[in-house]
Amino acid sequence: MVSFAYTIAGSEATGGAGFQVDLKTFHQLGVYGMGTLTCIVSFDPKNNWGHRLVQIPPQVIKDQIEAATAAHDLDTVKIGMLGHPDTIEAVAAGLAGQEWKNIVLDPVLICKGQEPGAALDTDNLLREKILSQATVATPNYFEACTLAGMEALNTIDDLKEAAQRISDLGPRCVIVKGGTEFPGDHAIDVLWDGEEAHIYSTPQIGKERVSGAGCTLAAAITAELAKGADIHEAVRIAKDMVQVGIVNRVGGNTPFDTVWQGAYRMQENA
Ligand code: PXL
Repeated sequence: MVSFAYTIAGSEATGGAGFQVDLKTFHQLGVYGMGTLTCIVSFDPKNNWGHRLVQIPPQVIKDQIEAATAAHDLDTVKIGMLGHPDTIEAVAAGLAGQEWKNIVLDPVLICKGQEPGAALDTDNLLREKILSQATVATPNYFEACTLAGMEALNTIDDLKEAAQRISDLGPRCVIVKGGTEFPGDHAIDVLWDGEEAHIYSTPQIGKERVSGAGCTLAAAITAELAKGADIHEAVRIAKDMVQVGIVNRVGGNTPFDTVWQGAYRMQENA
């Protein structure tokens, strides 16, 4: 039986984040990947790899969602970068066309290299229209602070508190990723599953942030949920995949490395 995983996300042309990462991750985990583009990010190598961002017209987003949801019986969707209030409205309208079992929201408020302020005007609408409908959310440190209304996350109890506060805004399950911003030398994620908190801790692999880690995690959770896994199993597999992807990170001419999607390179190196 084929399982379908659907992403609604932005393109990042270097292959290190967004739509490209989602489809690669879906493929690695054996689900049939489908996607709707919301925006196109082109890093600018002449300008310190800053973001050039073009939104897809809202009607074209709605058309893509119409095509995808008519072609296959979908029940699981991942939502990545939306980037503009009009895009959020279009995606919310598209999602409302059917029932969903799993809506996994990676609440992308900022990309590596982007100024925090630039994305914050979409925050309220994202909360109101998309977060409220999501079943799973995967905020990173910065996104968790913003969505939970907390200044900093210094302890594991802070991570739990942030996850619960965000869950109160809609999604039953919230995974707050401490990442390299969280104090200490471990990458600590907290899953609030609607009833209790689960802590995932792995030694940090360097202090540099790696592009694509958040997209890979959310896409892997989406793929596993699409196959019928429960949230705990989905998070466990996703964490493993990100860990392998960071160990085998891909360097380039960019100031940041990107996550390798999949285990094949690790087997080759073994
Ligand atoms: O990693 C967040 C992210 C998501 N989606 C797109 C991006 C980025 C970061 O660059 O470009 C399209």
